[in-house]
Amino acid sequence: MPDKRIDHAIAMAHEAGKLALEFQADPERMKIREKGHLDLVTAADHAVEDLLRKRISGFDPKSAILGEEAGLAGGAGATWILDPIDGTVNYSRGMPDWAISIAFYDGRELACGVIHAPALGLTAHATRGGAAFINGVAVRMDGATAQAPIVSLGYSPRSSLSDYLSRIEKLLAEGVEHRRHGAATIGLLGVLAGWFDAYFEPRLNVWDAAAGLVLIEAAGGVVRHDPMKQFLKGPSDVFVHNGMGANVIAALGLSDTAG
Ligand code: LIP
Repeated sequence: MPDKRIDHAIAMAHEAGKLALEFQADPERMKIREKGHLDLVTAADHAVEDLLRKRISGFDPKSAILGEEAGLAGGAGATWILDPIDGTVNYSRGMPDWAISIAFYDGRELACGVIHAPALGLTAHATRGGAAFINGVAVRMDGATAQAPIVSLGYSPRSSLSDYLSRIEKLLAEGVEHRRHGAATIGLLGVLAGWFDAYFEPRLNVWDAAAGLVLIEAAGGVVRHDPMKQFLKGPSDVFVHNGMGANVIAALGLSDTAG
């Protein structure tokens, strides 16, 4: 079954990606609504999550489903974890840096994950214990920090603004660049792809991160977050890196044993 799950996840991600692009091409159809401070939701988020739930119920009716928009359906144990459109603010403005995130938790650990960024033409997938792939090409992290280290940072009103600003100041003092995409999946995909050396976001929701965590671990990267049983119930600080220097980890105010 595990291999079939990843095949189903990749197929669902591509079908959902086509639907999301159709909505994005028609701003009227997106029906953008404010969900909270710096947080939006569109009709596409709901349509994509509905499609993913329908497909999962067809091939894996016994597992629970936890999605950003419709919450948890089913009990504890094996769970599909969905973010129908991660980076909704970017998506709503017609930008390309957003993604569909699909992960499967087998009741003990994250077993497989897919990040599909249709407007960027990128699909990353991995099964726990196997390799990580981007567009079918295996990816492995070598731990080398580039000449110009870059850290992808996330921020939301769920965490401290002053801590975020202080983090940027400390990174720049260490000669480390930062980027903020407003989409955890782009930060995580960026670490996998070698664009960034690390991604850190405090108080991130599990649906934003789950697939990316499988990908980074499969590629030999370091992942730090709360234990999954806790993460499934509420936000966690998420820190992933490619084995980068301790100075940068210190500049982030983290320790590599965090989480
Ligand atoms: C977003 C995350 C991002 C976080 C935003 C938001 P969404 O997910 O990917 O990292 O900083 O607040 O939660 O809401 O676009 O799916």
